[in-house]
Amino acid sequence: MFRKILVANRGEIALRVIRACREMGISSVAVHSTADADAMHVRMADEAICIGPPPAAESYLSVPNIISACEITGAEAIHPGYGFLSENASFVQVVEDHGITFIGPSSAHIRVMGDKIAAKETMKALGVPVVPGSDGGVPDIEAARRIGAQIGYPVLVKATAGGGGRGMKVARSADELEIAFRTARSEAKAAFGNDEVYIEKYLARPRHIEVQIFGDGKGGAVHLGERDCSLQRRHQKLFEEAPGPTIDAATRARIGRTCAEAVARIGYSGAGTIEFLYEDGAFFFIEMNTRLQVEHPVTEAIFGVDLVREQIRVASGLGLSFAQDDLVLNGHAVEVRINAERLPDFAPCPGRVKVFHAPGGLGVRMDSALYGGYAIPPYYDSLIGKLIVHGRDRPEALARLRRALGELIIDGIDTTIPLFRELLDDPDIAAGRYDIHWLETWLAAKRG
Ligand code: MV4
Repeated sequence: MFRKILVANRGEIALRVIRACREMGISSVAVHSTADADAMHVRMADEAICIGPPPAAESYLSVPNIISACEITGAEAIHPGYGFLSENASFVQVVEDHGITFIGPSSAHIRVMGDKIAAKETMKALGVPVVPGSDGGVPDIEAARRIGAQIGYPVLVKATAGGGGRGMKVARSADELEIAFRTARSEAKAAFGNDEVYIEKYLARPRHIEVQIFGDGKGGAVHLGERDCSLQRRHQKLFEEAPGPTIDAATRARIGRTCAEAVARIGYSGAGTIEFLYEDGAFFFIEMNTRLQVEHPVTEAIFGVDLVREQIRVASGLGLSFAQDDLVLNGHAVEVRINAERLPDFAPCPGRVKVFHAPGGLGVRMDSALYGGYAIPPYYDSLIGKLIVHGRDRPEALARLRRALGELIIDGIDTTIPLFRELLDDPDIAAGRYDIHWLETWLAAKRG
């Protein structure tokens, strides 16, 4: 096992990793920008080292600075958290070349899954159901027309280098194809420096269901069921739950096994998420994330496992502490993301937190790096905490969420907390009746 791990991240996820290290008897190293000298992760880690000025490009995203921090402190492994360098294959290559262990999959697996066409082809070949569409990139409008005629409208033109919904354009009919194709191309070129696009059948009202998988680093893999992350605004998830309210045990076992077998066959190591659009009882693969996700705690709650501990075990060569048959799904969990944002427009709203009081009690987990008196710097993303609740069933989890939100106090800044109080009063949310467009429609209706 490692003696010392460097945590290449900040905020609540840095605390999450430091906590796992401490429980495993592993020493932790925090890295921080000059803007984060007073941050909680710096205080909580065993050691801390400054890696640069406030802009992330010169600190949390600086490969040489992070490698140097590892060498100076003698850390043997790097946990990247999520975001920042967590899915940067070139970074992982450099880490590997320096004889440092990256706590995550190989650079080769990260690279394949970062290319949306290669990821889809790989998954399709492994027997994972994909959205009908072009085989690979679509070179010109003539080819696009042939595919549109073949799969039928509406279609969606997507950027190969995309993700997060950028460079996506719908064509509702053949008339709209040329403009969609050209716009997607030029947006992709501008955003990613790569104008390759592919085409898929457009699914009008799907849910976003993602399956948590884990490769053991020895050729085996397990799944830990799914999460429903359909409640999003502009591709930012706000409310996630596990299990999916519309997924039954047989469906879970079937898609879970398909995903676990697929990643086992490519020798995938570590945590991963296979994302699907789910419509009319069918799953369609869209993307794979090769990192631990923000919403991993809902899966931890219902299976009673520590996913970061398992990541560290697998990276050290110990393998997983459980087998598929040991995993028993227990109850229901919900996470809400607390962002430092002003409603109704979700404008980022950094500033000084005057009072912070976290809720507690049975089935309540608050992952946050806030403390009273902390000044949230304006340089990073607006996630300041995650409230996760667990109950014996979905109604109990939602009642507990309402109760916990009542206890949570964050004074001094605006947050997304009031939104969740309102959301819990909605009959569609109570019934689990929502798709990927529900939240934006609800927000639009609320504003009148
Ligand atoms: C789609 C789709 C409908 N049909 N693909 C958005 C970001 C990227 N991860 C994939 N996305 C979508 N792909 C087909 N063929 C609708 C979306 C989409 C979406 C997906 C998941 C969660 C929220 C979403 C919001 C708008 C569009």
